[in-house]
This record gives sequence, structure tokens and C-alpha cells, in this order.
Amino acid sequence: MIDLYYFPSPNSWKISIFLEETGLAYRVLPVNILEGQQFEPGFLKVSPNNRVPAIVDHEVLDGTGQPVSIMESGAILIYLGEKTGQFYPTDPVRRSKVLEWLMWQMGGMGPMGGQANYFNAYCPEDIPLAKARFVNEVARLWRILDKQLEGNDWIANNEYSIADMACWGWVTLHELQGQDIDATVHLKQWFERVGNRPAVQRAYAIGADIAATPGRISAKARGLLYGLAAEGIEVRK
Ligand SMILES: N[C@@H](CCC(=O)N[C@@H](CS)C(=O)NCC(=O)O)C(=O)O
Repeated sequence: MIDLYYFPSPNSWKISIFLEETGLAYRVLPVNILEGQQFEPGFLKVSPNNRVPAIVDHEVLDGTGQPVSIMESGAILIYLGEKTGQFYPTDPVRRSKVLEWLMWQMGGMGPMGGQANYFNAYCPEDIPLAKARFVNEVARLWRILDKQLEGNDWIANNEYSIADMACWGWVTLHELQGQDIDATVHLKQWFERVGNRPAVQRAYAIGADIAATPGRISAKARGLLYGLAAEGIEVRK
């Protein structure tokens, strides 16, 4: 059994998609990051970086019988891919192609997308240069992915993998990120291809009752997520 610490957002969807695709036994433990539950001591033991997703695997294959906790969505995908032998090739060359795009997502698409979201919708000040910087950088990254998908159904090795799972959720926020998805035809087709998978639809629907409307979160949530003490929110250390 795997415990999935989860809030409906692009990083958590990566893991719910993997779990739904493989049929591994898991239960969802919601962490409402809009309410500050990511700072609760029990969660911090599992995810010291106070971010979702995180997992606890109670059936570790190392013979110790001890559960293991893992934070960071990329690390979780690699762990689960290695554990199950699914969506993550064993051949070193094919595996490195999956890792290439997983790292690209973790180091580029995700963080730049997060900053674009912030300056477009959550920053208390309108800072046009910051908006332009991140919206343009996301657009550049999406053009790279669009090119990769030209003639390919899937991102790495033309085979559905954890690289596709890592990227997909970020594209759901195309409007918030100021992106015109129609401008990247191959990426748009891939986005629909992934989104049409029943497992992805099930994974995306989890926790819809606590989901935020993109671009519209409360001042309290902004304070918690972005450390905006200036808004009168006490930031927990
Ligand atoms: N690099 C981390 C990023 C995780 C992350 O930023 N998660 C967001 C939700 S998508 C979160 O938990 N935010 C809570 C907070 O900022 O306090 C990963 O990929 O797991």
C-alpha cells in the first residue's frame, strides 16, 4: 500500500497518474495547501520541503520491512518506475532519454511555469517585466517540447513514460501561464492524447472538491504559498 500525500495540482497529478496507470494499491491523504496543512508536523516528517506530492511506501522491496517516505515528484516517479518496471525503461540509453525530459520538466517547465502563474495571477503588484520574462520563457520551453513531439506521439523514445506524466499537468494551466496552446500544434495534440487516457482522467479528478480555481485563491492562501508576510499573513517557519 502506498500513501499519497496530495493536493490537486500539476505536481501531485504526476503521481496520481502513475498510480492509476499501474493499478498499484494506494490511498490518497489530502494536504490542503490553501489552508496551510503542508506545514503540519506530521506531513513535514514525510515531506521536509513542505510541498506535495509525497509518498510513503509500506511495501518496500529492500527486505527490511520498513516503510520509506519520498518527496519530490521526479524522485517519486523514478522510484515507482524502478519498483514496478513500468513507464521507465531499463535499457540505459532509453532510460536516459526519459530522464532527460523528466529533468527538463523538473528544472524548467515546472519552475518557470510556477513563476509565470505567480506574476500573472497571484503577485500583489503588477510587474510587467517579470510577467514577460516568465511567460516568454514558458513559451520557449513549450516550443522545444512541441518540436520534440513533431512526428512523435510521446515525449521520450516515442513511448508513453513518466516523462509524459511529469509534463501533462502543467499544460492544463495554459491560460494561467499566458500560453496560446493553439500555437504549438504537436504539443496540443499530445496534451489531448494524454488527457484522453482513462487513467489520467481518473487521476486528474481526485480531490476536485478541494481544488483551487486557477488564478483565484484567497489572501490567506497567497500568504501561505508565497510567504507574503506583507499581506498580514504570519509565515510559519
Ligand atoms: N519540486 C517539487 C515542487 C512541489 C510543489 O511546488 N508543490 C506545490 C503544489 S503543486 C506545493 O506543495 N506548494 C505548497 C507550498 O508552496 O507551500 C516537486 O516537484 O515535487
